[in-house]
Amino acid sequence: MKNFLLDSFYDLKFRISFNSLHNSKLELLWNILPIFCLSLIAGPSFMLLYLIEDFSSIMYIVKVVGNQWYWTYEFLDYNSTNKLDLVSFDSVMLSESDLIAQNYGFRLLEVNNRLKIMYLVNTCFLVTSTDVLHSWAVPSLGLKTDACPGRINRIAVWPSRQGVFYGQCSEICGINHAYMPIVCVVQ
Ligand SMILES: [Cu+2]
Repeated sequence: MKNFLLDSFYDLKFRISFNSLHNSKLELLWNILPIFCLSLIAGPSFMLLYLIEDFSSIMYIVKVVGNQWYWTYEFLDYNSTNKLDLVSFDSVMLSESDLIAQNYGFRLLEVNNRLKIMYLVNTCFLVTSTDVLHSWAVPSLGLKTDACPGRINRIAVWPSRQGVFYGQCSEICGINHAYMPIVCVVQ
């Protein structure tokens, strides 16, 4: 009697474990299904990645230079005599007293000179630095690239919405790393 019970128990245990450990169809399914899902996502993602790296139809170029601890922007623009001229300006963070005085702007995000770029114009940013590593990042525009001294990185954007876009330096660059924000106006 005792042996019979024990035997049936082992028999049952074996059958359960055999069925739950060796289900080839199920294993095949849970391997093939994720591969299929990932391939579905990968196709459009690769297309998008190649499209945002398209520098063949650039219409406007802005040079971005990182400094300890502010940004400098340079681009070509027509001056009052209708001739192309190099425009260069520094974009420095506004202090709290400045914000109170002008009665608007986000703390630690507002700058004295905002960078203006054009709506629906394919714009290229050439990003570099004069001193240490910085990173020019405006996440809401899909922009982020390192500013390295001695080399020029490039990144392109086709702004599909108008507005004010905020960003910050994204590479620890020194004591005032948190105080060199980026303001990009698309108009
Ligand atoms: Cu920085």
